[in-house]
This record gives sequence, C-alpha cells and structure tokens, in this order.
Amino acid sequence: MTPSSTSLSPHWDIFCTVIDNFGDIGVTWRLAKQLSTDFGIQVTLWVDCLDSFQCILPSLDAQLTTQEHQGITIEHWQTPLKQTWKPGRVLIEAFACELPDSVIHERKTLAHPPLWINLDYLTAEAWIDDCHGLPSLLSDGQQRFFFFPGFSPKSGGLLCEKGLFERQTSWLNNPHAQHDWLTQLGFTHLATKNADATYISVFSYATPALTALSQHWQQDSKPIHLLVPHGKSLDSLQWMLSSHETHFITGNSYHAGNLHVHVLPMTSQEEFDKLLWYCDLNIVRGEDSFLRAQWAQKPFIWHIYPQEDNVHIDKLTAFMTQYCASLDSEATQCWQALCLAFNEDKSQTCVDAWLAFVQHNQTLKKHAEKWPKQALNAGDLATRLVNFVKKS
Ligand code: TRH
Repeated sequence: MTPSSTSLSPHWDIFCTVIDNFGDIGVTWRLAKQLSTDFGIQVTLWVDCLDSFQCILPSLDAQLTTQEHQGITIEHWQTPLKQTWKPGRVLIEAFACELPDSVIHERKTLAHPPLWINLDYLTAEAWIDDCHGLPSLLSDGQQRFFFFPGFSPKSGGLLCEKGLFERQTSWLNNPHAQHDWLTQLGFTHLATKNADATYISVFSYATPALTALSQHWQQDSKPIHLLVPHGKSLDSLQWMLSSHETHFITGNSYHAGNLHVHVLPMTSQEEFDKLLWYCDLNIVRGEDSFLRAQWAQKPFIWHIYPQEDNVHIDKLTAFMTQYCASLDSEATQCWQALCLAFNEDKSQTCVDAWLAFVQHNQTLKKHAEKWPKQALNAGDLATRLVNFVKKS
C-alpha cells in the first residue's frame, strides 16, 4: 500500500501524559511515526513533558510549544491548552490520560466528531480479547472506544513498523554501519567482537537481582560486556565503582574480573534498536523496550514495570505462557525461572537460574528468531488500528 492510497484525511491527534520514565512517550511516538510513514496519516502528538521526550528524541527542543519532527507535529500540552485544537478524524488518548476539557467540550458540539479511542497498555492476558474494541458511553453522551494492544488475533496487536526486519538484517550484515554506530557512542574498541565474550544490553529498573548477577559475572570464565544506557540499572551496579568514584560517567568503561560495564548515552529509538540487535542478550523493561527486544530476535529478560498487589507478575506470567507455547519444556522452565527471579528481586535464585539458562541459550536463540512471525501473524497494531477506524 502506498501512503497516498491509504491516506485518511484529515489528521489524527494523539494525547500523551508522561507518568514516569519513557514508556508512555515511547509508545505514542512510535505509533505516530508509523501512522505517518506507513499510512501517510498526518499526526499531531500532544505531550505534557518535553524533557522526557527529549531523552529519546535528542533533536527535540523542549522550549518550543509547536515543532515538527519526522513529519509529525509535536505540541507541548499544557493546562489549560495554549494552542487551538483543530478537530481531525481520530482522537487517541493514550493510557487513559484525561483529554483537555476544552477538547472534550468542543468535540461534543461537532456534527462529525473525531473517533475517540483510548489506547491501553499492552498485555498478554486473555481478558482483553473480550474488551478490545468495545465502546463506552460517557455521562455527557459522548462515546469512546477501548483499543487493547495484545498478542492474540482478537486483540489490538503489537506495534511493529514495515521494513523493520529487513533493516535489521541489513545492519547486522554491515560491519561498517556497526563500527560507525559504536564510534558515535564512543566505544569504537567494541567494534571487533570477541567471539568468546557475551554482550548484554541492560535497560532495567534497579533490582538486587542485577547486582547478584553482575557479581556472579565477574567470576565468569569468559568476558561479559554489559552495555548500559545511562539510567536506573546503574543503581544496581554501584558496587563496581571504586572508593573515589561517586557515580558512573557516560562514555566510560568499568571492569571487575571478567565483567566489563560500558555506560552509554540515551539515544533515539532508532539507535536503541541497534543496541538490541548488537547484543546476545537484552535485559529490557516497561512496554516498548520489551517489544523491541522481541523484534531484535535475541533472548531477553523482561523486567516488567512493577504494579501494586503484584499485578505485574500476572502480566509477566501470561506473557511467558504465550511466548513459551512452542518452546521445549526444559528451556521454558529455565527462562521463566530467570525472568521470575529477576522480577521478584531474588538474588541467589537468579544466579542459579542464570546457570541453567546458559545451558539452553541456543534453543532460546532459535526460538527468539521464530517468535516475531508467530506474534505478528494477525497483523501489527497500526494496521489493525487503521482498519478499526475505517470500519467505525
Ligand atoms: O521507560 P519505561 O520504564 O517506561 C514505562 C513507563 O514507566 C510507564 O509509565 C509504564 O507504564 C510503562 O513503562 C509500562 O520502559 P519502556 O516502555 O521500555 O520505554 C522506554 C522507551 O525509551 C522505549 O521507547 C525505548 C526508548 N529508549 C530510547 O529511545 N533510547 C534509549 O537509549 C533507551 C535506553 C530507551
């Protein structure tokens, strides 16, 4: 499909509040880019915190009210709204953020109001199949629809742009591109990979399980390189700092025994993908890096965003069950034990689970290569969303 043949006019608005970290803006920015690039849809993305956004879009100017990047209009969403909202075809509120009152009131007066969609968080839990696409009636008579990203054919699907796997293969087959990427990050010396070493990206929350694993890795018989974007994971690696160091410095490397930690800057989403492609194992978190690790087709540990009453463990278990449905039982057991121990902050269990995991690494690697096709077989999220809008 060419953008012109699928173009839905007029524009779509996406509203996003940054609760914490980068997942909310990460998902909405990715969706905006794909709607624009793959479907030719004109998108306006409204974001309340440009400072967070700038961490994953370094070219963004956090002082501007309105700006354009990669064909997307980006508006700084302040309360009350400073800009005039122009009604478009679709109005997406991401993750139940509350739309500005002025937008809700104006929409109510329109003869042909934009389709109002609440984009929810991703989960592999089965209950979303019965809720995905349902309308809800608000007290003022307006209607909005719930869109649930998920892994099943009945859900809203998973964000994955067109051409991603071709770009990945081409980058992995291009040593010059990899060399350039590492040079820009300041780690040219990593460009010649040591065949004996294991390369692990670490973008997790802080956890004693990471401290325990890293302390175990320093005694490994072969080198282990951790590539760590500057952030929360470093809190769990503090033990590596010498007595005269107070914090990790971006661009520096740290060593303890056979463990090498390289502290990377945060980069754009496109550059972050390369990190996941480059490494043998990825430790990821939240919602978006979790999905990108799956598209990287490498084994991964998911450090899920913690929620009250351990609700996140149910979400983790639901995903692990789906992911492992076609995996042999021993590999399933050891990978699930590792993810669980990492999420339950269990230090010794995590180290024991790691030792078992290493034995099944090749099986898990092959499984990771097959998984995206399986997960995406009923279509990606943006395609399902565009079809949903067309039918509505
Ligand atoms: O940052 P996260 O933990 O985000 C979230 C939020 O906390 C949110 O409130 C919560 O609900 C959600 O998790 C589940 O994790 P996530 O989702 O992986 O988002 C990180 C984003 O940052 C992702 O889009 C990738 C991007 N990123 C870059 O673009 N460059 C980088 O260098 C790095 C490390 C990440």
